[in-house]
Amino acid sequence: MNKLSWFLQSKYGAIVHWGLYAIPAGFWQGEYAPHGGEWIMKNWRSGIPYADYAALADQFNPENFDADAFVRFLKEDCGFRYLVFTTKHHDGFAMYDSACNDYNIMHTPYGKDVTRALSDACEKYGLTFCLYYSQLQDWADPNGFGNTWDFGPDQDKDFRKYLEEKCKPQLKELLTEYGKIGLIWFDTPYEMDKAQCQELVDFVHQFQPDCLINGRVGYNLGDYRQMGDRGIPLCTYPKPWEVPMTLNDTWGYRSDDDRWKTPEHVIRLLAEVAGKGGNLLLNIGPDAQGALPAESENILRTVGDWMKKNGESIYNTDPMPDFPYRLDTDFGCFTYSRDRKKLYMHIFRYPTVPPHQICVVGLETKVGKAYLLETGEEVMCWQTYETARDEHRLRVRLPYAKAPNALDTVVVIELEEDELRTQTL
Ligand code: H79
Repeated sequence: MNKLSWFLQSKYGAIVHWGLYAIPAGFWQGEYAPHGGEWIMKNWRSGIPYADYAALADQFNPENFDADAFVRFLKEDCGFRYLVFTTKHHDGFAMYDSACNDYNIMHTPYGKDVTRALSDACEKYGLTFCLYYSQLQDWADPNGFGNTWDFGPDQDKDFRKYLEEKCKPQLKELLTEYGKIGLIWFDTPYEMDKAQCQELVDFVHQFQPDCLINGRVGYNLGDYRQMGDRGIPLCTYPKPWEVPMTLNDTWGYRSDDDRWKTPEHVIRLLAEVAGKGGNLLLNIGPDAQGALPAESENILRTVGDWMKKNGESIYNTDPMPDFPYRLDTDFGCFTYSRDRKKLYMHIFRYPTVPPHQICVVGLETKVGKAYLLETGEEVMCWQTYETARDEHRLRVRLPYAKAPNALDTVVVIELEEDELRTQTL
């Protein structure tokens, strides 16, 4: 089996941003920090001195954090297929028991290895466990990049020393002591040269040959393309890709960020991203106690409920060829089953006006019957050829005046040919 198979079939992953930054939660000494969250150390005024930020470790004590319940929620209730955990973000603080560097979670009042607890729970519930690791930026290390206020300009730093003394030894710990790792999520390679990036790829594979590496290892040398943060391509992108997406406007927890996306927004993103051939990697930012903001939990649960009934139209789908144009409605989008037998029509904007019809232009493949995914109820559909413009049209007429599922009503359209042919005009 291709080592990318699990990734391509997953479609929905969670990235968890959790670290010391959850304590200040966007405010330092009572003062609002623009772009706080996980960036607060760098973005508060001209930078929080390392000694002051590191003192947060003395307060870190999420006593009631229950990794088992957390992972069970992500897997059973939300429908995620993999979990990416921030083992070390740019602030340099390791959220695991690192023998080679003391700036880690064991030296807090909490004193327990959450990375181990999460990886154990993932194994138990069947979620693929993955690591986020900031490979260049490290604001706690004199030779890591980014902290110019304590350690001077980046160009004067000895990055080789950082690679050999922190980055690689920590990666080795993570790759040898936490079981099988699905993928490593690097971020911001910036000034690294191509040889250094390749060196990290080879280093990872030395310990776990099947571990995938995201494109942000640098120069797109990874196993799949990482779109920019929150970046969705306009058209289908046929090679493997993933987009990291926030649920509000920040990654790490910030107490005042209430710009939550609605559940339907997330479901629509999931369908759109799956239709374009990618995975949606949705962010979760627990607070300093390890609890999810109530809004986050509610949204994830609603999306999860929808996935329980409609997951077939998301998981294990293939990229959908683009249609040449859309006719009278921006009804939604399509996903395409991997066995090539079905199209899933995701209806976001339901035609409430009679005849409750949606018309799709440019599908040449002969279709068979159509039905509502949630109930199996048959839906009338037929194909026509318009001589005036040499256009193939598919008309779908819905049985109700009101959307059966207001979040996204999925209609399954069975295909009678193996090849999906779309018209180019
Ligand atoms: O982990 C999340 C971000 O912290 C990380 N990638 C995601 C997954 C990331 N690292 N660097 N960047 C994103 C790009 C940084 C852009 C910046 Fe800014 C613009 C840094 C300061 C201004 C946006 C606003 C990010 C922080 C504040």
